Amino acid sequence: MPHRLLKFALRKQYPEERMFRAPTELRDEYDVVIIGGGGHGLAAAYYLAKDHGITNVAVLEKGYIGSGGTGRNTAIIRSNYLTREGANFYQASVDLFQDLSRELNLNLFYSERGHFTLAHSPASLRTQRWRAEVNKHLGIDSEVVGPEFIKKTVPELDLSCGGHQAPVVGALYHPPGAIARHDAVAWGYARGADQRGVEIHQKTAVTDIEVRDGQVAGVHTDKGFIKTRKVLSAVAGWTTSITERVGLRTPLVIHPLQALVTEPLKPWLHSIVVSASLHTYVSQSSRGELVAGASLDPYELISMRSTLDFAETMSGHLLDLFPFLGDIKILRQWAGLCDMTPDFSPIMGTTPIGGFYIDAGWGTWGFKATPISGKTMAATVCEDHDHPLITAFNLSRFERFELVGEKGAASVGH
Ligand code: PYC
Repeated sequence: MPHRLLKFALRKQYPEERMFRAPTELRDEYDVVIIGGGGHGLAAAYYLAKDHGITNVAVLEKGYIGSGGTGRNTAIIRSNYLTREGANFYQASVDLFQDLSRELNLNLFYSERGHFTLAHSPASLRTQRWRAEVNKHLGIDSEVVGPEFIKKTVPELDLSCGGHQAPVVGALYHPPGAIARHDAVAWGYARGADQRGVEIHQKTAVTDIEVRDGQVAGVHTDKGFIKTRKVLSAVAGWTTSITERVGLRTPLVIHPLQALVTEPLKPWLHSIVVSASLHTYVSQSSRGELVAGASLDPYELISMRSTLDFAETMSGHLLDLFPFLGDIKILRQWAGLCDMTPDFSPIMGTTPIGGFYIDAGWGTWGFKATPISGKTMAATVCEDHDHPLITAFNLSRFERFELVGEKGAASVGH
C-alpha cells in the first residue's frame, strides 16, 4: 500500500482537502433531486447548475459516487454508431469529452487511440461498411480498412487468431476512439457541481417516490422525506427498482457484464481493439494495465460478482488475438450491471409522470455518453421538454414502435 495512503488513512483528522463537501443533513426541499451519483447523475447536476443556474439540487447516492456502472466499465469513448440519432448523439459526447479536462480542471487522462472493430467474416465486414457510410455521411471519422493496415497499426495482433477462430478480414477503423479515467470523470463533475452549490449526499438511499395526481411531490429516503417537484432517475442497473416506485413500465432487462485488468505492462497497445465475434475488447490504460471486457452474461441477474468462467473465456480470446500474452497475470476482475433495451439505444427524457425524468437503458455503452447525457438531461429537466438530441430516445418510442436499432454498433455481440 502506498505510504501516502497509509499516512492519511491512519490520521484521525483527515488533512487532505476534500474534492467536494459532505453535507450531513438533507434540506426539506430541493428544486431537483437526482437519484444516482454516477457520471450521468453528477454530469446532469453540473450542467443544471452551470447551464441553467439551477443549484438547489441534491444528488442522492446509496453507495459512494461512481460505485456503479461509472466505475465498472472499460472507459471506451467513440461515436461510430449505426443510426443518425445514435451517431449524432455520441459525436456530441466526444466533442464534449475532448475539452472536458480543461472544463473540469482535472486531468481525465483522455487519450485518443483509434478504435478497431475487427471483422472475422464477410457478413461482419458488411455491417462495418454500413456503419462507415453512415458515419462519413454525418461527418464522423470512420472507414473500413484491410488486414495490411490493421497489421501495420497493431503489429502484435495475430490476424489468423492462431487458427482457433475465423481470421480477421478487415475492420471498421475510427481514429477519434479514445479512453479516459472513468473515476476522474465522476469526481470532476462532482467537484464542479459542488462548487456551484449542488449537494451530493452519499450513503443516502431512496426508499420511495411520492406521486400525487400524476405529479412528483417528493422523495422518501433512509434519512427522511424531501419535498421536490422534479426527480431525475440516473441509476443504470437499478432503474427498474426506481421506476416501480412511480408505476412506470419499461422494457429494460438487467444483465451483468464482466471485465478485467492485467498487471501493468510497458506501453505496447496504442489502439483500442474490439472483436465482436470473440466478444472481446481491449485497450491499455495510462497505468499500463490491459483493460478487457466481454459481452453480457447470458442470464438476467442483479449481481456484481465476477466468475472463473469469464476469466477463462476472456483469457482464451485475448490469447487468440495476442498470443504473446500467455504469461501475463490478471490483477482483478469485476462485473457491472447493464440495463438493456430491445433496440440497444438508451431511454432518456420526460415520462408520463409529471416531474419524473429518466436516464437509463445504457446497456454496455453508458460511460461514453456521460457528458452529453448530463447536458441534454439537464436541459430536459429545466425545460420540462426533451432536448432535440434525445427526442428519439424517449420511452414512448416502444409504444409507437419507433425503435432506434443500434445492435449492430454494440462493441460485442449480445
Ligand atoms: O460500446 O464501446 C462500447 C463498449 C465498450 C465496452 C462495452 N461496450
